[in-house]
Amino acid sequence: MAAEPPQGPVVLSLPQDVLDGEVEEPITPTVHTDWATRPDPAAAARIARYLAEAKNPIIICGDNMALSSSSADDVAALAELAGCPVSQTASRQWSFPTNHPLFVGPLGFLGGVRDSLSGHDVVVAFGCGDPFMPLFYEGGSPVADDAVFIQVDVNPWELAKNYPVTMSVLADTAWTARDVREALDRGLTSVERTNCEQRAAAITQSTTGMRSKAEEQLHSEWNNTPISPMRLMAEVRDAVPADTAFVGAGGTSGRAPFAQLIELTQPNSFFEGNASLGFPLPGTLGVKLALPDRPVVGLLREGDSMYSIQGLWTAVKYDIDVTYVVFNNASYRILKQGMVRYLGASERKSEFLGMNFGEPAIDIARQAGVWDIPSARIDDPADLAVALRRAIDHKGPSLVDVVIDGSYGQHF
Ligand SMILES: Cc1ncc(C[n+]2csc(CCOP(=O)(O)OP(=O)(O)O)c2C)c(N)n1
Ligand SMILES: [Mg+2]
Repeated sequence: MAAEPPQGPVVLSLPQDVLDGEVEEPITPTVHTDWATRPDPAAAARIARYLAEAKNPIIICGDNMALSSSSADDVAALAELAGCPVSQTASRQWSFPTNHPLFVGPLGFLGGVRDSLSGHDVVVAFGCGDPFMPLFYEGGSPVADDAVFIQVDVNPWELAKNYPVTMSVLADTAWTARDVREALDRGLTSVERTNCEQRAAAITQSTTGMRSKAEEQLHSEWNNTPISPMRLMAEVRDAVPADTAFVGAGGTSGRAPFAQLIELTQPNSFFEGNASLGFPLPGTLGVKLALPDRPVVGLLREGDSMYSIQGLWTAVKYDIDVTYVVFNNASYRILKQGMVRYLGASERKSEFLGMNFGEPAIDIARQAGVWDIPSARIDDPADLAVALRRAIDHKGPSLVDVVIDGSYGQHF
C-alpha cells in the first residue's frame, strides 16, 4: 500500500497484546506492484484533439508527476508542441523545470486561482491531486463554465471529485503526456500547427519579459535596508550549488522571489510544505536523509520555525549537513495579507493585532547558537554573501537568520 500511488506515510496501529505476542511466521519478500498504466489510446487522442482546437490552453503540473521520473520532460515536450503555458498547483513539490520558457509560475495562492485561469479554454491538470487549493474559498470551480477541464492522475482519489470535468483519466502522467503528444503530432492540421507555434513564441516572449522585469526589480531593491527578500533570494541563488534541493520558499516574503529567481532544473528539487506550519525546519533534515548526495537548503520563515524549533537539536544530534536560511520578517505576514485580501484594504484601520512579533525578537540565530550550530544574524545587505558562503561551505548544520523587509504590500 505504501508503495502504490499516492505513496507516502502509512500508519499501522497494533494493540499492545499483539505487540507482546509471539508467532512463528515465514517472512516473505515484498513484491512492489508495477502500477504505471498507459492511458486508453482513445482518451489520449481525445485530449490531443481538445489541445489542437484550443485557442488558449494551459497545462497545470502537480505533485503526483514526481512519481514517474520522466514526467517533467514528457509534459514539457507536449507543452512545446501544443503551444501551451505550464503552471503549477500550490503544492508540496514542483515537478516542472522553472527555467523552461513555457513555465509561467504557480497558480494564485491567496484566492487567485480563478484569475490565474481566466481566458483559458482548455485546462489539462497532470498529477495534481486536488488541483485547486486557494487559501480562501472562491466559490464553485475556477475553470470557466464553457472551458474544457481534463484531469490526469495515477491516484483516483481526487479525479472528478470536487469540480465538473470534461474528462478524467486514470493513468501514469508520463505515459499520458507522451501518448497525447504523439496523437497531437499525428493529428495536427497545418493551420493548427502554425497556431501552436505562434502561441509558443508569444508565451516565450512573455515569460522572457517577466524574467527581465524580475531582474529589474531585483536591481532596484539591491541596496535596500531592511534587506529586500528579492536580494536575499538572489544571493541564495548565487551561493548554492546547481543541484541544490530546497525545502520551503521563505514564506510569503520569499514565495514570489523564489518563483521568479530560482531555477529548478531537475526533479526532486523543491519541497514547499506550505500548508502546515512547522514542516520546513525538520522537513529539510528529512529531505537531506532522502537525498544524501545533494546539497539541501531550508528556506525557513521565523513564525513557522517556532513550531518545530527542536528540529535544530535533531540536526546537531545526528550531524545532518543542511543549510538553513531564515526569511525573518518579524511577523505573521501571511495573516496580514489574508486579512487585506479577505476584507479589502479599506477595512484595515488599526494595527494588525498579534501579527507583529515585536520584543523579544524571534532570533533564530540565537536559538541555533544554543546547540553551537554555526549561525549568523544578518541585517546589513553587504554581509549577506559572505555569511551564506560560510554557511553553505560548513559540513554539518548551519544557519543564517536574515532580517528582511516585512512590509506586507509587496512580494506576493
Ligand atoms: C499548524 C498551523 N498552525 C497555524 C496555521 C495558520 N498560519 C498559517 S501561516 C501563519 C503565519 C506564518 O508566519 P511566518 O511563518 O512567519 O511566515 P510569513 O507569513 O511571515 O511569511 C499561521 C499562523 C497553520 N497553517 N498551521
Ligand atoms: Mg514571518
